[in-house]
Amino acid sequence: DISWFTDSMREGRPVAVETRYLIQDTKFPTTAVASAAVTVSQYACQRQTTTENNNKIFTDALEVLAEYYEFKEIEGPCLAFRRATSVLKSLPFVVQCLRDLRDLPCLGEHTKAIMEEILEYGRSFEVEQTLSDERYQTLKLFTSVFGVGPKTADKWYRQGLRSFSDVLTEPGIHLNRMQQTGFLHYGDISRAVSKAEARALGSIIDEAVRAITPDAIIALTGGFRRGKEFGHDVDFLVTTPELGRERSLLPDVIDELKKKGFLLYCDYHASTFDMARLPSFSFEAMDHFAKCFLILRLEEGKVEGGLNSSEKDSRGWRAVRVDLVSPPLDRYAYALLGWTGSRMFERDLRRFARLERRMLLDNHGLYDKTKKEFLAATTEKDIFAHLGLEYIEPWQRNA
Ligand code: DCT
Ligand code: MG
Repeated sequence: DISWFTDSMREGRPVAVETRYLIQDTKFPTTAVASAAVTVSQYACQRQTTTENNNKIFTDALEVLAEYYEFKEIEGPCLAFRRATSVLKSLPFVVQCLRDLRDLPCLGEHTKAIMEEILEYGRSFEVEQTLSDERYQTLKLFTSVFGVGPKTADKWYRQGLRSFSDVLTEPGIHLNRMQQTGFLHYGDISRAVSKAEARALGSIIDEAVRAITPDAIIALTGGFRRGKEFGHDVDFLVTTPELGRERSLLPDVIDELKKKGFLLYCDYHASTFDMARLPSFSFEAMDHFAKCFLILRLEEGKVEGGLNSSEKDSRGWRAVRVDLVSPPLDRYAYALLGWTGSRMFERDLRRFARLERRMLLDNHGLYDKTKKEFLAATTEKDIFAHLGLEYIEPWQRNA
């Protein structure tokens, strides 16, 4: 009986979106709901989101509010604005009036009010107020430093600090090694990394890893795998077919990079991965694979078309953030899916698995709670198939 559904749609009452999708999922005869059928899923992993954003004017505004609440550590509205932003990024059309939003999931009253303002005046008062908010501005500035998270930024703010020179001249402040490096290379690291620079780094990593083990497997992940033109860092997965060898691979690669003069900073985390301890999924936490957060020196000559640097810069090189992750080969597909992102896409894959399939997904694997077993996968397609999801290409995961 789907009359409750059509009635709700007619009356404009909100219908629980989970339920709406059950209708599409569970092979109901769809004719009865065809005209009311919701075509945009509430789950980012059921939407195709390329890098072409037709609604940037709205998403830029909503992202400011999401970040404002993130800095305030108020999770509900932060997530609500991020979900709304993600839905708008997936739309193949420009939103031109509120009516265009009628059947879309994840758009709350607050979001719609902001969008209405923008539709009418081209700007939102609340967003402009937020942008000029002193606390927002200061936390935005401080968190732009590598190694400074919202907690540290807020602590500095509450100590009355407002600028980098305030922080650097405050005698009571002890910067850790990561933060010292963050300030040292601030100009370079806060400047976007271009696709050409990512490619050049790919060759450097490839060469370093192959010098250690010629049969290594290297994959570009993160935003550049999703087809982005620019990123804040470059992410790679690095592994070998020899199970167990991946645990000691990164220290060797790091040594090689150091020997070749590329290494400016290295924060290495050894593997704590233990299949026997899974599933102990804490979903927002970092995965257990060996990984390192690096800053590498990239020479101008290695980059086709030159560095993405300011015109005055005559050093002939720049510093770039690079992440390397080294999963065992039998976890490769899960690690690749997890590290390809986007963060919203990953979040919704996990939420979809949990709520719609009684499965637990993270960067290590997929656990079926009904069958009480882990599901093997050698490719990302295997994982989508396990989840009963249509395959979404990496460049369609920019949710
Ligand atoms: N990721 C993860 N676990 C972490 C960090 C990241 O699973 N501890 C995933 C989520 C996204 C992906 O890896 C890449 O992370 P980022 O580099 O932060 O994001 P990005 O999409 O590559 O964006 P950017 O272009 O800004 O680097
Ligand atoms: Mg990245």
